[in-house]
This record gives sequence, structure tokens and C-alpha cells, in this order.
Amino acid sequence: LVLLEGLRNALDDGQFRLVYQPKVDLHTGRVFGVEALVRWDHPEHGVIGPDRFIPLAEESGMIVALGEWVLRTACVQNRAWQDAGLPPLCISVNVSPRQFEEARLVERVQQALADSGLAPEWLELEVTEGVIMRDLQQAVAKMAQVRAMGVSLSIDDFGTGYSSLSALKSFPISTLKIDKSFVRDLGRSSGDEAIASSIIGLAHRLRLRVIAEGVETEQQRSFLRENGCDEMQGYLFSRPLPPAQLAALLNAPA
Ligand code: G
Ligand code: G
Ligand code: MN
Ligand code: NA
Repeated sequence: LVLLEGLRNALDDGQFRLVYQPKVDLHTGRVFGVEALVRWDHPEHGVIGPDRFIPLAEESGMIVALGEWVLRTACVQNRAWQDAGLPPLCISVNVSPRQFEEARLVERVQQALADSGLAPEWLELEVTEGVIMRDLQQAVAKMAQVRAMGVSLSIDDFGTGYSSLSALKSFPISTLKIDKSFVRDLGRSSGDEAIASSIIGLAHRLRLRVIAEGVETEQQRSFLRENGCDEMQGYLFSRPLPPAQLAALLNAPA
């Protein structure tokens, strides 16, 4: 309750900021993108993670304004990196179900691109299976509008929701993101290994790319690479970083 009240003012007070976690091509080792992740610098409680306030923001409807801030900030940042001469990156922004369903989402994305000067090919939206479960036909139509703009879509936390496999084939997405709960025990759990390799196979049969999140160990990376996973994200390569540190990492000689 205390957090919810603070949430209303936090946006105006500039208490939110974004950190960026690199996404790495498993074959070339190259950083091709980053995921934007929001943090709340609370004046009394210190740094608060999104797991604690995104659900509150969803329930209260605040997610629309917060989500728009995240989207606009991420686009402006990505354009600034490009202008500074960094190799171009695709920036991924998480969009929660209520935000995705909002009538003006497409318009807001278009406006964020126009105002920042970022080309649409450098933006991706990550949506969860929750988006799809609520109203499949409407979700597919909305996704098609996003794709028509030239913005990419991926399914986040794949395998943890209840979207049917038959629905998956109708989504205009480019990437499946294997949830970190299936990555954690790679090398230790044959069940998780079966799930991870099945998702990789499924993605490829559907002509999608596949990324694993939460990669923390060399063993997990080896398993993923040997099983044909395309991309990875996780502490093994880098934690989510503030903008200056991300730029420094990418500018560092290999
Ligand atoms: O950032 P962390 O590292 O703690 O993320 C925790 C959860 O919060 C993840 O599921 C992530 O998708 C979600 N999250 C992080 N940033 C955002 C955001 O800007 N918008 C939405 N909707 N979810 C976010
Ligand atoms: O949006 P999504 O649920 O995919 O958000 C990614 C979440 O995973 C964020 O909370 C991010 O901080 C977290 N994360 C990123 N890399 C790792 C990792 O290597 N290990 C763990 N445990 N969490 C990670
Ligand atoms: Mn995500
Ligand atoms: Na996830």
C-alpha cells in the first residue's frame, strides 16, 4: 500500500531509471541487443526491483504511464548510442498484458520512434504468454500491427504460461525466450534439458530464433550452444548495466 502511493509520484519525480542487459549471439559471441529493465530508486527504501512494483502498476493502471516512459526512454537511449557511434543494437522493452491491450499502444510505439528518431528495426517488444491468453484473436491482430510498423516481437518467459502450441504458429513473432527456470538446472536436470532442447527445436521448426535467459554458468552456455540455441542473456556475460557502463563494455577492445 505504501509502495502504491509512492508509485503515483515516482514517475513525476524521476525516481525510475533503466538498466540494460546485453544479449549475445551464441555462435559469434557478439552483443547484438540489450533488454531494458526498469529500476525504482525509492527515496526511503532504496532500489526496488520490478517484481515488487510492476504488479502494483498493472493493478492500478499506472502501468500505462510507466510503460510509456520506459518505451520512450529506451528509444531515446538507443538512438543516443547510435549517434555516439556504438555498433547498432536492438533494444528490447517488456510490455505487460494491460499495457499491450491498451487501445493506443500502437500509436504510442509509433510516437516513441518518431520522437526519438530511432528506426523501427532497432526496437523489439517482449510480451508474455499472459498477453495472448486473454483474447487470442485480438492479441494476434495487435501483434500484426506492431510487426507492420517494422518493430519485432518476442515471447518472454516461454514455457511458463499456458498458451497453446497451436496458437504459437499464428503469432507474428521473431523470437522465443526460454524462461530462466528451465536454464538454471541445465547440466543437472535431464527434465529441464529435455524442455530446453524441445523449445529450441520447436522454435526452429517454426522458423523462429530462440534465446535463453538467466545463463549463469559455462556449463549452461555449452549445453545451449551444443543444442543449437541462437542467443543468450545472463550474468555469465553481464548483469543489467546503467547506460554509461553498457557503452563502456561495448567500446572495450575485445
Ligand atoms: O529486472 P528484473 O531484473 O528484476 O526483472 C524482473 C521482472 O520485471 C521481469 O519479469 C521483467 O520482465 C519485468 N520487468 C522489468 N522491467 C520491466 C518493464 O519496464 N516493464 C514491464 N512490464 N516489466 C518489466
Ligand atoms: O523480462 P524477464 O522476465 O525476462 O526479465 C529478466 C529477469 O531475469 C530480470 O529480472 C533480470 O534481472 C533477470 N536475470 C538476468 N540475468 C540473470 C541471470 O543470469 N540469473 C538470474 N537468476 N536472473 C537473471
Ligand atoms: Mn523480458
Ligand atoms: Na523472462
